[in-house]
Amino acid sequence: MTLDLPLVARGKVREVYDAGSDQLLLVASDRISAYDHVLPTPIPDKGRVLTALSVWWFEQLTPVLDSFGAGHHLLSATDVPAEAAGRGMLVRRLSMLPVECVARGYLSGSGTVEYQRTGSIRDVPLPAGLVEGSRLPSPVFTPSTKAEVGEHDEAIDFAAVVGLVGAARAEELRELTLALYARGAEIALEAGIVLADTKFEFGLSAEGGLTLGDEVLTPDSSRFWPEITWSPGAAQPSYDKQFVRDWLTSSGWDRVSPPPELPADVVEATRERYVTAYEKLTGRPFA
Ligand code: Q0Q
Repeated sequence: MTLDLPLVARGKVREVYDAGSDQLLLVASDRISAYDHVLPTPIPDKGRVLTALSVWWFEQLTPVLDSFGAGHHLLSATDVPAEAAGRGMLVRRLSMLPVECVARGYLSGSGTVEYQRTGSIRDVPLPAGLVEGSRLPSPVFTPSTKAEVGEHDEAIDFAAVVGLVGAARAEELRELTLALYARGAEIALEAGIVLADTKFEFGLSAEGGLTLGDEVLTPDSSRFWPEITWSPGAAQPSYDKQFVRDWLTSSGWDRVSPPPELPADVVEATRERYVTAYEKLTGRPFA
């Protein structure tokens, strides 16, 4: 992507550019990561689908944000440079809060590991007898700190969030995170998709208002599972990444050396999963 704008940040699959006038340009690439590696083979349209999905979720979640007196950072997804057409979001520059606001409706991944060890996720107690993929009695807020590039986020207690942003703001982040997740999970389930968990990022606008930033409820910031295959007791198939994971496993890749190129059929099937997720969630055709 040769954008004539200063690069602010580069993630595994996205970049942030300085668009001037207190605005940023978030650009989603077609890169896909699996097993903590960015794969060499792009998935055509992945960036465009996930951008369109974030834009749609900002629309859907505005009533929830309004009820908290909060806003979101999206300014435009059309007023972007031609090189980023369809995959760029022009957003308000925020003062980002140093907390990854994670909501979990289901037990999975690092959450399961910690639960099996302690019966809780940090300071969040959970009932006995849960297994990988279990639906939780009610969604929980399990914040983490923003890890350095290449590291994993570290789960933190609610008290640590209070230490970072103050008690009132911490409570507001927890309640808003859970409300946004609940609405997202409700909409997703109507489309046959289990929204197992998600990560929101918030910041403060120039006026000091709490503002939802980053991407929202995409398969890169959330675990999407097909509802039809949901069966607690084992790792759940990923809605979007399972074809890639299964092929990488079958390829004999050691998960340490540079990952192999994906075969065309896996690329196409994965592209189709992103398009299908968008069309099922939004009810809109992906142009
Ligand atoms: C901001 N990021 C994330 C990131 C690498 C995204 C900076 N509205 C904002 C946003 C947003 N969104 C950010 N900063 C100020 N105002 C978000 C972590 C990192 C690639 C893409 N970095």
